[in-house]
Amino acid sequence: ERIEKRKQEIAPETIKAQAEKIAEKEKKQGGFTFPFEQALKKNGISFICEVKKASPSKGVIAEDFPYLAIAKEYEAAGASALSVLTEPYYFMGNDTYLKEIANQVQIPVLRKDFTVDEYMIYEAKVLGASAVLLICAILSDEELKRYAKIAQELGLSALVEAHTEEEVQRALNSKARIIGVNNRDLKTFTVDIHTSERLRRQVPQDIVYVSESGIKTPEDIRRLRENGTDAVLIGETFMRSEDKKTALRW
Ligand code: IGP
Repeated sequence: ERIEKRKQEIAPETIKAQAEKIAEKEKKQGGFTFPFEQALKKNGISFICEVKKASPSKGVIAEDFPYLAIAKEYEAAGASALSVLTEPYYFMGNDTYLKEIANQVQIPVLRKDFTVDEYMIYEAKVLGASAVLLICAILSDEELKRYAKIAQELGLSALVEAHTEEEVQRALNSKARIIGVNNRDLKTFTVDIHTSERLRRQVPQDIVYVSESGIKTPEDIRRLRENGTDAVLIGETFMRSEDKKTALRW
């Protein structure tokens, strides 16, 4: 419903044309580089730090939310990439946050929203994102493939999110290059980082493997690193951390 309303407000055709224009320009200037994927492929475990004001499971996390300062702090502390929530109702996100942040940091930014329509991918491009999120649990196989293709053609990476063995299989079938296993069950909000440890061996080495949600301690990172995790996506723990520099050395 929100999507249909949005589409009436924003003229999706214009957004699509703008996105394609940006992509064309990039192609002419030497081609797509897929910076999000590249950033996560660097040696050692990569940190994707999430700029998030609130969540449905935790409510408001940051009363005071200087999103630009937070983003810059993460970058200075050595984050490989950022994740910015743009979903307004459950996460109090905003497209403007993403646009301003992407404009002012050098590292690639993931648009963290529930992609449920093509126009959202074009919109992500126009806002300056380098990647979009495709969640297996809410998309059909046909949608996964179609959205991944659109992203690819725009030079955007897709982080394909799974939570079960079956969803990892579907992500693999969609030819995902980056698979994120969410440790949080989106239906019950229960978190168990063992989920991403357990599903690791289902994913071939040449695909970027991301562990998402509920990561809290240096011990968690150590376990995930030893298990062959390429990147971790951390929101709440780092949002609450006063000293992001130290946290990012975990
Ligand atoms: C971050 P956490 O527990 O570190 O704050 O989680 C991130 O994984 C989480 O925000 C998330 C998410 C999502 C949010 C994972 N998948 C899908 C919105 C939509």
